[in-house]
Amino acid sequence: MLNNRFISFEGIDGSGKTTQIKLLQERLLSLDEKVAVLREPGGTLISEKIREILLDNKNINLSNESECLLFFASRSQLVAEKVISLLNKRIFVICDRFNDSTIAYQGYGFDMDVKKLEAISEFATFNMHPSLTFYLDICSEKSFERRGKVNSDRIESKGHQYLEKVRQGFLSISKKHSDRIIKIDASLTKQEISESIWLTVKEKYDF
Ligand code: T5A
Repeated sequence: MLNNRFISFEGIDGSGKTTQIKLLQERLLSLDEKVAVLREPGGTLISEKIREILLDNKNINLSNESECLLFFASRSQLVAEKVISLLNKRIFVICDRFNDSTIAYQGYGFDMDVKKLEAISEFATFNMHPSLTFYLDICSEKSFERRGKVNSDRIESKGHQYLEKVRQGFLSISKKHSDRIIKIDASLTKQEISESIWLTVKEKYDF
């Protein structure tokens, strides 16, 4: 199955995705598995250019609809250029965010028609889905606390209320796709979270 080695990490800003992806990558590499880590938005030359537009604080006039379609465009390019060929080579692909992020941040966050966005996401990503998703759940207060004084990008600047709405979106998505999404309490220690992720991966891939 093409998408079997396709894993994504989801969660609001500062939930610990990058930290856990690095730890999982190290474990897989230590077993001589090939691993590619891709970030969203970004991961290809064109997608990184789209990322600049999306995160630039100067783009105050970007409409919600344009924002949404730019996230899909960036992802579509990433899947077409990289994800499909890596998976065909049986390389583990770990994505720092995928379609669930757009459904949560733009769909639930902006009260958009989630069903419509799901249909666009199928088109944009050639019906590709991760076979396993770790959703790292933290509250918006913890997110702001962890990110500390780091300068916020355009999306991060949207504040507590928006982020809490996005979190509720992620919780709904996790319930709806409980066959694929593992919800993890991201307020635990880095080590505890990493062990829990590894237990799931070990079992799924028979390591
Ligand atoms: N976006 C993205 C959308 O709106 N729609 C979309 O479709 C997509 C794809 C991307 C922005 O774009 C938005 C979401 C984002 O706002 P980004 O810079 O890529 O911007 O932002 P994030 O993906 O959110 O990356 P962050 O670095 O902010 O968060 P991470 O990766 O979840 O967190 P991480 O691992 O960097 O950790 C943050 C801090 O917490 C500590 C770490 O050491 C670090 O200091 N930490 C912990 N501390 C205590 N306990 C733990 N368990 C910890 N785990 C990590």
